[in-house]
Amino acid sequence: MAKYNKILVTGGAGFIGTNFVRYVIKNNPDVQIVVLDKLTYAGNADNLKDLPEDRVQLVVGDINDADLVDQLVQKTQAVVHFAAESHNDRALHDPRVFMQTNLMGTFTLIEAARKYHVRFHHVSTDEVYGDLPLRPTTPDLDKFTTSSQYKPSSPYSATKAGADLLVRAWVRSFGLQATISNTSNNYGPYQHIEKFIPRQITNIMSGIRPKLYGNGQNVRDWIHVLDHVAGIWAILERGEIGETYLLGANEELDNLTVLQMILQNMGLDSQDFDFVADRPGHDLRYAIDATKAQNDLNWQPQYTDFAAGLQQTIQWYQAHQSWWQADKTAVEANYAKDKQ
Ligand code: NAD
Ligand code: TDX
Repeated sequence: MAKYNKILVTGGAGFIGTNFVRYVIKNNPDVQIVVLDKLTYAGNADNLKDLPEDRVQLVVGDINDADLVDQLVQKTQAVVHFAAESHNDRALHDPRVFMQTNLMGTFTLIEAARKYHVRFHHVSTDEVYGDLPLRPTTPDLDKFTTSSQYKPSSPYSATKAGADLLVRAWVRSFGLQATISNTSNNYGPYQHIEKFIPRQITNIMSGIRPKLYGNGQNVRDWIHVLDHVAGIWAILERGEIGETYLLGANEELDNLTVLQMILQNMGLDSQDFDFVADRPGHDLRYAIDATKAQNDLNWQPQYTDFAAGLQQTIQWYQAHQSWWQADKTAVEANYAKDKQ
């Protein structure tokens, strides 16, 4: 039996939210889920349409709609909050919607959760800690831990950091029954094609040369999305109220290496890509120390072979061309506005 049987999932039609809903429905026959999703460019109702209607209900709406949020939170036992504007490049051009959704939307949700004493899990990112040097000089700069300082460097990560701090304050001041997870870069099925790995896979499939920002030396710590959602479920089931958990899979790779793995996998030469202008303020390196989550939650990443996970991801985009094809031209046109 799951600890919570009625769960409200915000952003459940996006990349990680979809994987979470599908994972929970598959593994917990006694759980019913209501998804609250605005279906922005990043949300897709089709991601959920094959799931049983008596167990998954999609409510199309905004987390900023306090009346709707109040109604839905009142009827649930737990909220898992994924909804966000999630793309760094977009935040550099139009930060306002990030302020509205990531900060004000989170505020609206935690106000309802405290009113109805509902369990709340806030999904966040390792980017709230800023970046690490490419080559660590001291052990405390080696990886992020739960005691790392909040030092966001981008508009996106600043809004996520602000949301984390709101949740922490609501726990302390109002006794909100909340937990937080900060996770590294996810990859896997259903990720929007504006993001690095699916952008390059779908570029290659569309006859467009992959694009690498700057010198390609920036490091990301990759975790398969199914390991991430299993970690969130473990927090809901076994996490301690007020705690923060860092989820990562020890898979630090620089962007050039990841791109060349994709190129090789898809039968192209390792030089078949273009270096393009760097992202302003581009964070150098992220790396997660997930020891606490592993010890306290009895959670371990299962997708420990990145090459195999990447290959499955490539195969997923190859098998689901109709899922992304219609967005490709607009995504690339958006990028072309200021860089290639
Ligand atoms: P995504 O952009 O793929 O999906 C976001 C979802 O939220 C979409 O379905 C969208 O329609 C919905 N949404 C946006 N604004 C909304 C609003 N105002 N009201 C209701 N719904 C709204 O994002 P993702 O990659 O799945 O990320 C999910 C969460 O995980 C985010 O909070 C993100 O910060 C966090 N996170 C992501 C990663 C990653 O690598 N993708 C890593 C760590 C943490
Ligand atoms: O075309 C590209 N070329 C490129 O070199 C794109 C889109 C990205 N990059 C680089 C920038 C980053 O160093 O690849 C790396 C990954 O980029 P993104 O996929 O945009 O992810 P990132 O900015 O690292 O943030 C992601 O992980 C943390 C998610 O988008 C966030 O939502 C999450 O919080």
